[in-house]
Amino acid sequence: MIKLGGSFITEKDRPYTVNWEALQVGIEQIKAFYEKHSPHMVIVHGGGSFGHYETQEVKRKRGFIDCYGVALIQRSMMILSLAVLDTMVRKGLPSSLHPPHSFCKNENAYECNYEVIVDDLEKGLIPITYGDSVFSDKGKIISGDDLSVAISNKIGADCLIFSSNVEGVLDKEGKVIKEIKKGERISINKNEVFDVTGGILSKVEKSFLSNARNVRIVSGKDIYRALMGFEVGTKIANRS
Ligand code: IP8
Repeated sequence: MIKLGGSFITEKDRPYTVNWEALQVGIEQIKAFYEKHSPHMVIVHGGGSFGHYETQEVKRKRGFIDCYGVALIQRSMMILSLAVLDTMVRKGLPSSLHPPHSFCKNENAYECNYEVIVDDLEKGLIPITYGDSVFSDKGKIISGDDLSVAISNKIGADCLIFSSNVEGVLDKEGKVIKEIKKGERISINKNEVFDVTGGILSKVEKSFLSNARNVRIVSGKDIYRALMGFEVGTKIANRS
């Protein structure tokens, strides 16, 4: 289970801008792992300067996420997801795209219907999904981190790798925290531009809910090494 962080695949401070170079780097590593080790993987990607920016704009202009706001956010995420799908398929990876608004009724990722994703995975496809907007009683944001954790448990993933534009979870001095144990208090370096779904601390907290053996928060440049079980980025000690 690999999460391509929005901070990695988009230019977070330039609205609606894909970081094509980073996307290539991330997907090259996914391809290397796919070819050398295992074709069984699911990709989730984040919103970055598409979904997070659009959500901010919708809230600023409309006050809350109404139906039209949901449509705007869904559209922005579909554009980004096509960039991910396009890059995967151009590299020869047999990927299928699954918009969460077609299989999640609300923002609770644990209540989504993952049947088609599991089915595609079993058939040899690489399912791709992403953080999205859904309409339940009002417009909501479903987080890509929640989807990643929920899917990792659903498919019994061995690894859950969160990638971002930094080397891992950074402490106040900007140094990578090598391992985080459950309940441990950490003081982090806050360098986030904008994040409507919670940021790094909530990512850490959510990661503990995964049953995967190898849970890490790493730089997008280290996805392959993280999948291989190397000591890169921040290990989430979810089993100790
Ligand atoms: O970047 C949120 O997904 P995330 C996506 O994984 C939207 O938190 C629509 C803001």
